[in-house]
Amino acid sequence: MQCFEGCLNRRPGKVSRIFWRLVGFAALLGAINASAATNVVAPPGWRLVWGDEFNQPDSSALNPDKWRYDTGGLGWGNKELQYYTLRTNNSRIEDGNLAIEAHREEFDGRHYTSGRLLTLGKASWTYGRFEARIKVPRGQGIWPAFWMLGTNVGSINWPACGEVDIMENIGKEPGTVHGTAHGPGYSGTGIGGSQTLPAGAAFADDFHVFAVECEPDRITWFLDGRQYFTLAPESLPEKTGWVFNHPKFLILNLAVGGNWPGDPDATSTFPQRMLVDYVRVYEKLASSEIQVPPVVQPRLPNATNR
Ligand SMILES: [Ca+2]
Repeated sequence: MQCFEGCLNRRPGKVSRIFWRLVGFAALLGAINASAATNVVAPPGWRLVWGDEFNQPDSSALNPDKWRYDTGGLGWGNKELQYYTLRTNNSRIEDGNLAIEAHREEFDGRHYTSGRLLTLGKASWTYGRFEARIKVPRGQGIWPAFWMLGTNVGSINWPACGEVDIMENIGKEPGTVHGTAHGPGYSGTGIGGSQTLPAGAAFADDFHVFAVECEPDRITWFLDGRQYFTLAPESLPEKTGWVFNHPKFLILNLAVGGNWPGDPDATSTFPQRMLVDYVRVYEKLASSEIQVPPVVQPRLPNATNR
């Protein structure tokens, strides 16, 4: 940085001219690569309205225009063990992914640290398709999640705000993903579905795409493009309410321990890392916006040729 002004004021020699041409060429290549990396093709019938591809340089902090951090270590209502920090030790860009990393370390009275990111105050949506490509970490007591809460959580509290869990995985069920909704009268375990990988495979082995589609009075969960659960008001317990037709924000976090997964044990190893290749939000196209390809009439043989 200190050289920058001086470099500009010097008349460039031959080597320097070649250097700056190379820099310019590299910048052009970088621009082409960045453009290609963000050239997201929306699923048929949807339009991309928000996303993060996490393609900043390695070790960068998250884009502050898109994400904020939750910090603290008071158990988060589940007797979780981690202290969430905003340090790049716990949340940073790595190789085109968001890496949320849980460490076993002493921090403000807690024995683990990790990260929790949210779009509250940055972006929220009532309906749409919400998807992320994630490689989860593994081990007893490890609890990665991709989920949503109603933006009214601060005024009417949980569970009246509604909670939609797009992906939850706990270390003791390495091959199972849970998709769940929580609301008043179905707050504890919630209502949802799950999907288990075949042949003993673990979600930590590879990236998978986790998604929900939120529509008026309907939420549908997908794993790798395949639907596995749908919830509508008629499926709720009697005298409970549908609390999902209002704006929601996204959350990505990696918890350690807690009521559901249980605590880490002697088999658990740290650090553990949740990798998120992208988060994308799509808006459903109106039927008038969906272009139907023109019908091509088959060429009929000319009658005179018969
Ligand atoms: Ca990426």
